[in-house]
This record gives sequence, C-alpha cells and structure tokens, in this order.
Amino acid sequence: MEQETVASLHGLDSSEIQEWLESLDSVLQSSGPEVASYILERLQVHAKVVGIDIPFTANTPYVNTIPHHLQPAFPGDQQLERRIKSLVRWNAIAMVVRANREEHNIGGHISTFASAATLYEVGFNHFFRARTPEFEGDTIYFQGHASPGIYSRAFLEGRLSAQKLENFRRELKPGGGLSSYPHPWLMPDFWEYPTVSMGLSPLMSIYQARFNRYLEDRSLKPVTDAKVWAFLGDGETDEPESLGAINLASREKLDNLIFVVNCNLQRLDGPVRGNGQIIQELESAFRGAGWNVIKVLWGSEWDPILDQDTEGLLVKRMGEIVDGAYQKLVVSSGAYVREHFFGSDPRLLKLVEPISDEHLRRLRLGGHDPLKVYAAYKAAVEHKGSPTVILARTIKGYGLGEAGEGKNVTHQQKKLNEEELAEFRTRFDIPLTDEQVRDVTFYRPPEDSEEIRYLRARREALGGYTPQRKVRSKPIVADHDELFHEFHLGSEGRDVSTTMAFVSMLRKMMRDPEIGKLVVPIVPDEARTFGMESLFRTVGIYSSVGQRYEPVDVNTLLYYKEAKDGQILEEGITEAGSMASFIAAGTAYSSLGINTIPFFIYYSMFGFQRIADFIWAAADMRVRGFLLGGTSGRTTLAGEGLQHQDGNSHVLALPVPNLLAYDPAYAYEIAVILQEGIRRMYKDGESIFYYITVMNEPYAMPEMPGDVREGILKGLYRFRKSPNTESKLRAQLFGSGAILNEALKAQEILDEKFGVAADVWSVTSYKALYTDGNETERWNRLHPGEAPRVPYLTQALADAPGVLVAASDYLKTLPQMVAPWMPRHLASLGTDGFGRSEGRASLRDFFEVDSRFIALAALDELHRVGQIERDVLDRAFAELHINPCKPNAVIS
Ligand SMILES: Cc1ncc(C[n+]2csc(CCOP(=O)(O)OP(=O)(O)O)c2C)c(N)n1
Ligand SMILES: [Mg+2]
Repeated sequence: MEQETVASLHGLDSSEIQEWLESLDSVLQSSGPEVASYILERLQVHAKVVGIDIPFTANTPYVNTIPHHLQPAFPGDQQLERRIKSLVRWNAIAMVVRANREEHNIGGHISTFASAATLYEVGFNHFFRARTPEFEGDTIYFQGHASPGIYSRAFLEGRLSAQKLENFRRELKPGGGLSSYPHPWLMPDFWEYPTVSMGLSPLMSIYQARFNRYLEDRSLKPVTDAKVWAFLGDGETDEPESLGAINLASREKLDNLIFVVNCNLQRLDGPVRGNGQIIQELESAFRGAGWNVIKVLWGSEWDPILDQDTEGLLVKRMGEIVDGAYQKLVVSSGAYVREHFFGSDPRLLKLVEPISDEHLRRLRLGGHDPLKVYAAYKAAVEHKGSPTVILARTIKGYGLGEAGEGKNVTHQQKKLNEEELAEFRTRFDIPLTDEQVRDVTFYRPPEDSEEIRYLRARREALGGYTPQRKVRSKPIVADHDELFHEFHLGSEGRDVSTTMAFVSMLRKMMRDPEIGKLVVPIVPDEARTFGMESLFRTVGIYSSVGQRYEPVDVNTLLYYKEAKDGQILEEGITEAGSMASFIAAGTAYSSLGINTIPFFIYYSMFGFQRIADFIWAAADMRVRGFLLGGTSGRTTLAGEGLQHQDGNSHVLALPVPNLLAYDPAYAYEIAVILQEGIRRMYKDGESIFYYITVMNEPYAMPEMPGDVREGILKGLYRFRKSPNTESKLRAQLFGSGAILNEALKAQEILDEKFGVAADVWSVTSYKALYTDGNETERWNRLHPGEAPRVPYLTQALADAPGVLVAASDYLKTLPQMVAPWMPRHLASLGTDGFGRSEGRASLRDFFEVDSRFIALAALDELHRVGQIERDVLDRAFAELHINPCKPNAVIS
C-alpha cells in the first residue's frame, strides 16, 4: 500500500511526521551526517527486532545523490568551458555530416556524443590525468560511439589535423583518416582501449583496475591514486558482461575505478526501459553489489524548485514517471511539461506557478550541467573503499532539435539539413557564417584565442593530452637459451603430458632473474586440472588481503596459499574475467610501461568458443602474451564428451590476424615456441600474441631431433624418416599434437604390414603454413616480373615422395587449407562432429584419426594412384579391424 495512504488510514497527521523529520534534521545539524546515519541504522535494526517489516529497497529517491548545499564550488571558467564544449560539439557533428555528404552511408554517430559532451568535457578540463614519465596517468575507456567527440577535442587541442577529421571513417585515403571507433590497432598512437563491442569495456576496466592493484601489491609499480574511468551507455548495461563482474570490483574495494553511465534512456531502437526506470534499476544493482552510486539527474535550475518541495511531492513525482514518458517530457514544450508532469497534483502546479513555460522547457538534466557533473566526479575520485558508478541523466542527441533530440531514430542520425545546422550554430553560439554552416566547415579558434589557451592550460595542469598510446616499456635483454635448453633433451622415457612440460617451463621462467617477476599466470579455477597446484605454494595466489584463515590443507606440501604478493591470478570460474586480466597484463608494456608476460591457461573449449570477442579486442589492443588451451584435442581429452572436447579452437584462432597458433606435440617444441615468443614480443616488440594448445595425455617426450627450430616455428618439420629405404611405396604422414604419436604408429604399421615407407612430419602450426602460403602467392601475383617465391610448405616437401595423409585432433579443414601448396593430393583426417564421453582409443577410432585410419588413408591414396591392388585394401580392413559401416562421426 502507498505509504501516504497507510499514514492517513491510521490517522497520523502531518505534524507527527514533521516532528520525526525535524528531530533528524537537528541531529544532522548538531552532530553531522555520520551520526544521523548511525541513528537511522539503529532505528532500522530496532524496527526489525520489534517486528516491523521494512520492505527491502536498494533505491534512493529519484533525485541527485549530492544535494546542492553539499556541492563543491566549480573551479573552472564556466563561460569559456561552454564555448569550448560547443566547438567540440560542432566539429564532431561536422565530421559525421561531411563524411556522409562525401560518401553516402559511411555512417558515424552524432547523438551519442551530443548526449555525453558535458560528461567528457568536465573530465578533460578537470579530472583526466595524462600518462607522463612521472605518473602513470588515468586509464579511460571512452564510449565507442562517442569517438567523433573525442577526435573533435583532439582537433581543438591541435593533435589532429582538419585533414584527419575530413577523413573520418576514410582510413584508406591518402594521408590516412580516423577510425570509426577506438581501435589501437588502427590508431596506435592515439587509442588505448577498444570499446565498441558493447559490454567488453566495463568488464575489462574492472580487471584493469584490479590488475593495477596487483602490480602495486607485487611492487611492480608504485602505489598511486590513478583512476580507471569507464564511460558506458545505459543500453550497453544490458550486455551480461557489463554487470557481470561488478561484485569483483566491490569485493576488491576498487576505489580506483569509476563507471560513468550515460543515461540518455535510449539505446539504438528506442528507450532502454520505456516502461521502467533504467537509472533506478542500475542503482539497485550497483548498490546491491556494494558500489558507491552517485545519481546526477537534475541540473541546477531544479534546485530552487526542489527547495520549495517541503512535502516531498516533487521528489515523489520525479520517481513515478517511466522512462518512455521522460523521453517525451524532456523534449516537449514548457506547457506540456506543466500539464503532464506538474499537472498530476494541484500542489505541484502551484509550485511552478511563478515559472514561465519557457523557463520550464529549459530546465536542464544533471548530465548536461557541468556543476553537477563536476560535483559527482569530485566525490567519485575522493571516495574511499569501493568503486563508484555515476548515473548521469542526459538527452540523446542533445542540441540536435528537430534533427533528432530525444527521438527514437536519433542513434542513426547522420545528416542535418541546412536549417538544422544553422539552428545548432545559433543555439551553441558557433562563430560561423551562414555559408560556412552550409559547408559544415570545421572551426578552430586561433592559437592565441582565450579558448585554445584555456584548453591547453587545463591539459597542461593535468599532465598533457589523453588519450595517447605509446610503448612505454624497455625491451627485455637476455635470450634465455639456458632457461629453455633442458627441455630440448626429452623426458628420458618418462611419460609426461605437454601440459606438465609447459608447467615445468612456467615454473622455471618464474625463477628467472629477468623475466621471473614479470610472469603472470592466470587460471579460471583449473590449476589442479593442469597440474599447477605446486605453484600455489611456491609463488602464491594473489589476494589483496593476504590470507585471513588457516587453509584446510596447511599441513600439506602444496597447500592453498593466498598472499598479498601472490603471483598467480586465480580468477575463479570466469574465462571472460581471466581474459580481461590477460588483456590488462598483456598491454601493460604500453599502458604502464611494464613488460608483464601473461600466461592464461584454460580449458581450450571455453576459450575461443566462449570469449572470442575479448580475444579479438585483445588483438586490436596489440596485446602480448600466451594463451594456453589446456585439455585440448577432441580425442585427447578423454571422458568429458561433447561440451568439453575441443576440436575447434585452432580453426577459431584463424581469423585473429596477429595471433600465432601452435599445436605442439612435444616438450621441446613448446620450449622453442615460448623462447621465440618472448623474444619476438618482449625483445623485438612485435604486436603479436600466441595461442598454444597443451594436452593431458602422458607419453615419453623425445629429444629434439637435430636443428628443427625453424621448422617448429614455421609450422612443420620432418620428425622421423622411414627406416625403410628400399620400398617404392612411399607416403608422407603429417601429425599434430598428440595425434603425432598416432602417425608414428601408422608409420610402423605401414612398414611392417604393408611394406610402405612413410616419413612422419610434425605439423606445429597449420595457421603458420596457411599464412605463409597465402603471403607467397600474393607476392607472386603482385610481382609477375620477378622470380616467383616458393611457399615454405612446398619447399619443405620438395624431397618428400609418395602419397600424403594428414591427421589432427581438429577439424579436417585445417590440413585441407594448406593442400594448395602441397605437391600432390592430400587425404585429411580430423575430428569434425560432436565429442563423446569415452576413452582416447575409442574416441580416435570413432573419429577415424588413430594409427589404423592413418594407415588406411595412406593405402587408399596408394591404391588411387595405382600403386597397390585392391586386395591390399581388403587385407587392411581385416587386419586393422576397420568396419566400413561404422557410424560417421561428423553427423552422429
Ligand atoms: C555487442 C554489440 N552489440 C550491438 C552493437 C550495436 N550497437 C551500437 S550502439 C548500440 C546502442 C547503444 O545504446 P547505449 O549503450 O544506450 O549508448 P548511447 O548511444 O545511447 O549512449 C547498439 C545496439 C554493438 N556495438 N555491440
Ligand atoms: Mg543510451
């Protein structure tokens, strides 16, 4: 029941309520807000004890969290800042309008930045600190669709030329252009964080803020008060990733993190919550999670009206309007506002009686009022003990008038007609003539103008310009031959898995004087799966509070040790969160000037398949580090079945251009790849990263057979020649990962049972072979007059006679995609289809990738080229126990 109705039913008169309120006011005045809050808390507990049921709500009233009497003085020159902001607005619009005049449908967004201009400008003028050699600076995730505004400001700052602005979304034009959204790959001197795939940046920013603390706790960087700011759209918060990690942020007390949600109440198609209130919904989610929530809803013009609202009627009214109605109200006439907002109660109408319609129309929202935004930001940066979210209410397409202000179509508005442009010019006092407006000329005031001088001075005071990306770390020095050499020697007959081998290497790397401290092992609750529990004890699991309990296994050698300077990031069951840590660690070489080397080891099936978009963003960010797909291989991970067994990830790794993907079989291959990776990324500074699959099948690791380093890195080398030098029946068998052992067994079968001499090759990277084949072909096509180059694969197979058979634990398409550069037809075996809960032998039989099927494929190829008779095939079926009518794994 409505509270007021309850009160009147029980004959409670307003003076009684007034008494309670007054006594609270007097406590507030005499003892301050802390005491008042303590009394309220006590009252609440007391109420509970005596049996009063107070309904739970995490919401506060629909008004500004910071009342105007607690608002700090605004330190800037309001007039000048407004002029600067207006110019930023104009050039941002001009950029999009011009781009679309020249190239129809090139796109771009006007209305997102229009709604967020004040949110950014207050930041640029008063809060965002640049990265300098002395101070790490603030990390800022700009809302992707607001990029025209960020470019526009950089233009006023003199950092981007008019030519660049002219080429917005036309990056291939001579002289280059500006990328549609924040892409470090495309603008490596400017953008640091890609944000346009919604939901990624909120989650990344949380883990970035946590990673900063990790570096501080491990003494890898000084403790600073640097902040991580993430600007998001309110519609964006619907993405599960957006709110998916907010508990981590509060649990870790990340008061270095500030979310600013631009609550224009609209997304692309229409209102975010037409029938509800997105701001209240977000408030309760964030407060429930333990965040400091600051609502910035109403501009200064509302303050005197709210002051008159002694009975709380206006506050109540503000809280009962749904967003769909608000969307209409904020762009309606004063008369409409009077009738539909204040008209609900004669007392409210009375409240605004002295106010003209024109004034009512001009009541601003909080997110457009620099004083309110400044107050919120100041409170956020000063807040201690938890992260802060600022929910700032704005109008989408603010200032666009008829061209789109608050309209449902505004997100995609890219064109303004002359009249609309002229209106905008007048509204924001842009000093342009009608003709210049018609031409949509960019405008930058002279260097010695008040605006430019002010803007430069503000940025100077904050350490320089932002965003700005550069490599801030020094390359590592050592070549680490010693470190990796022991792994070239094999396991002396001992059965080990490649995962175990990798973990030994990781352990050794962590003891290295140069890179040891820089290694960041990241696991999503799978360390035991990968045999990494020994690291718990030796390097510890990172915990910002150390270990507040005696672990249950404290008496064991490998107990669960949490420590403030722990090195392992044990993220719990979140591949997305772990990937975000990987990104933070893998980009620290640029953002923080620290060469941290992340090793993110996870269940390979839950990598690309689940979090590919984060991997794509990582690639865009020029991340460095190693992704380790553990328990990989559709038939090598036994028992787990369809959802776990990974035969896909090497195919899904193909599209990521700067990612090198390897499927090594032996320890020495991994050692070679890791050593080379560290050299290329951290010594030579290449913008690449690695995906390496490691498996849990134990087998003897052989010694490195001579100098096969180059072959390992380029993707293939001959591992074992056939001992049979007599036979005219020849075959070349290509195996990868654990399936290489099946190829070796097939080599024996073919020799012993069928007199076929087969060589066995280890294919460490089909992706590398594919890339090289395509590159070479392309070069030849573009250089017809020159001696053609030969792909590495073709060169390697120049002296490899006979039929060709490839088998891997991944889709058949992997070997097939390199077939064009092979000398003859290739038979490809792979694991297309759904996995099964089974043992390795049965799985390899089911998917037809075991030694028998490899041998059969070689015989079949020999038969097809007329080198063996049909009866040999019949014998093979019988001797190898192959049922030709067995189910087809691909579709069963
Ligand atoms: C993952 C993902 N899905 C869809 C889109 C397409 N998209 C771009 S902007 C947008 C609406 C954004 O609304 P909001 O977050 O409220 O931002 P606003 O522009 O209103 O500030 C959508 C759906 C996207 N960029 N990323
Ligand atoms: Mg929105």
